[in-house]
Amino acid sequence: MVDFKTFAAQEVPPFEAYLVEQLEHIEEPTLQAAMTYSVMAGGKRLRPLLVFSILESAGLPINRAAYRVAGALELIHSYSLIHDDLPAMDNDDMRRGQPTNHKVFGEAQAILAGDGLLTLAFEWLTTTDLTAEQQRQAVQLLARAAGPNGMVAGQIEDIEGQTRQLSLPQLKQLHQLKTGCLIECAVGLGAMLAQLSVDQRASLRSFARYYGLAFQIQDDILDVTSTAEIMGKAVHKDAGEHKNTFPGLLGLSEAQTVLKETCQAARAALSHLTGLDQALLNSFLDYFKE
Ligand code: GRG
Repeated sequence: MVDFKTFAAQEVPPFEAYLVEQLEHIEEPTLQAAMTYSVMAGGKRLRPLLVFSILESAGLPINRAAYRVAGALELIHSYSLIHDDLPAMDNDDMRRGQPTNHKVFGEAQAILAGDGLLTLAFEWLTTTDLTAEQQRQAVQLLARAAGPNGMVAGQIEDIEGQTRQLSLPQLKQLHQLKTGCLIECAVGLGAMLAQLSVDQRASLRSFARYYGLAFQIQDDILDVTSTAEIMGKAVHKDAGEHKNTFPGLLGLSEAQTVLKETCQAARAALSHLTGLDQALLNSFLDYFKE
């Protein structure tokens, strides 16, 4: 059985070589450099790996069409991080241990690099050897997930939430939009490529919802525990500093319990998935610190 780590070690290098090769087609040198900088800055490629894992679990090849679709998804993810780091948004100087795009290329260039990635994603989806109907489905899935009823809505809720206390359902909704939608989209794109049934898609969508939520809870928990480590303390950061986070709302221990329950719910959703090998997708959950 291939597990997530082995699968990632095997699939990420050729996919990254493909991304580099395709990004070389950008003609304007500043855009070429700025867009490539963020796409190739050491992301984990979780969303593409979800697409690929569905094909693998269905016994199908991870071909050029899969690279194109997963690549488009990664371009959107990269654009969202560039714009999220901008002074008008999170105003971050570092991402993945490296200076953020606007710190290297300037603010206007970073905005345009994001714009370039967002539009290039849709060009990629329409220049593949998928059928016209599959291209239509892919464009719709990605546009809905990334657009004003998806990730962009999550980002604005996040910004507006910074000045008030959110309830737990509001926090879950924010993250469902901000990060969950693209994770769900990855699974939807994989299911589209593998031509899965309505029932199979429903089980995978449910898995992706819980996986996305677990991903966010873990991110919030790590933020608290790593801050505590840096400060040399056994306890976590003052909850007041983390108002709109899971540990901020629930306390660290309850947040850890909710993470565990969310992983269990993701496993239960997968157990309803018939006709596909569930082991690889299940192993995506093994890297949460339940
Ligand atoms: C600017 C429209 C717009 C949206 C931005 C996704 C997003 C919305 C902002 C990212 C902010 C953030 C840190 C969210 C928490 C979830 C998270 C850890 C996202 C990063 O995804 P990973 O871990 O990133 O998959 P890598 O670096 O591995 O590619």
